[in-house]
Amino acid sequence: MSYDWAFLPMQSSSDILGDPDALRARLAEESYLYFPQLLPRELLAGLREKMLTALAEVGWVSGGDDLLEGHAVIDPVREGDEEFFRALDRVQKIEEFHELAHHPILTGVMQQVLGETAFPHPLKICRLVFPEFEAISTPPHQDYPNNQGTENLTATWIPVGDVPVEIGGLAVLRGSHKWGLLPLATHLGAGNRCAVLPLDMLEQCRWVTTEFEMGDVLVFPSLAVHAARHNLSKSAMRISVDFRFQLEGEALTEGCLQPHFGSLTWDEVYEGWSDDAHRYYWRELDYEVVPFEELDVRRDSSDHELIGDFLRQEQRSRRRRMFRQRSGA
Ligand SMILES: O=C(O)CCC(=O)C(=O)O
Repeated sequence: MSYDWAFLPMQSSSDILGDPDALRARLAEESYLYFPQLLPRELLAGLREKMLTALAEVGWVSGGDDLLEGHAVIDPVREGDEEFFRALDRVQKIEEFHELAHHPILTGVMQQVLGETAFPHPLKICRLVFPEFEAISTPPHQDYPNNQGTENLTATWIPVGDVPVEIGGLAVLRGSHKWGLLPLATHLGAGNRCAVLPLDMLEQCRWVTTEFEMGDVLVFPSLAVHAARHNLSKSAMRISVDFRFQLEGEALTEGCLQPHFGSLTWDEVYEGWSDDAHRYYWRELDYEVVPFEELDVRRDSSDHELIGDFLRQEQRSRRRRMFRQRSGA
């Protein structure tokens, strides 16, 4: 029995794979498409091992027999901190991490969702989320403000490991993309900005989430409000990747053509790769590079409505989980 009633369960869209009209209609209505076990689990398991090996090499997680558990052994690190780059740079060099975005199953689905010329941005993002550091849990936000270019930009979020509720998977505010671009406020979590959600939106839209498993793929448009739930595990890191897709002929900004955080050059990323097929692949594609616009950001995010609502739901489910653990249920 689930005690997480404040979040509704995500609906699987596996049944409409192969029907582009149905996929697009559902995305336009619900703000997300969830495909359980779309990608081969062994492929993700291989990537998990490589990513965790990189994290063990910099002393973030325990190695040896425990490696695949992803047990964090240092104090939490925030994206953008100096220490963060020691790990990020290693992960960014992993060929299989970038190759996953080009996996024919994934690109095939994104072609159904967006159109034949759908391609993943060169910018590939990994999230390395420490337990017990709630201040940096990814807040409710839209992807558009940090990417810009075309609003048709569509994200895929892929857990690299099972992500049960307590490790903090993604939640999507169903129907939220229909509300258009929302105001921004500052935040410590990934992306450093959150969306300011109007109260009537929170009354009308519901958060949806699920117990993600390795092999699952979540798809959502650039205006969909989404957030990560807290990683409340005792020691397990949550590892996931984000690849954003768009159609050829549409606009993007320069940052989407660069490695994440720009701390490495592409030549550095490519050192030691075994296959050249996807090096600089975007140079052959057609798109328009447009300037990145500085958007207004509220400095004080303490008084806005939305985070409050998301966090209240988090606290309620946390209390229920603690109750369940105490009562042995
Ligand atoms: O995995 C996360 O915590 C954040 C993913 C996300 O929402 C994003 O990259 O836009």
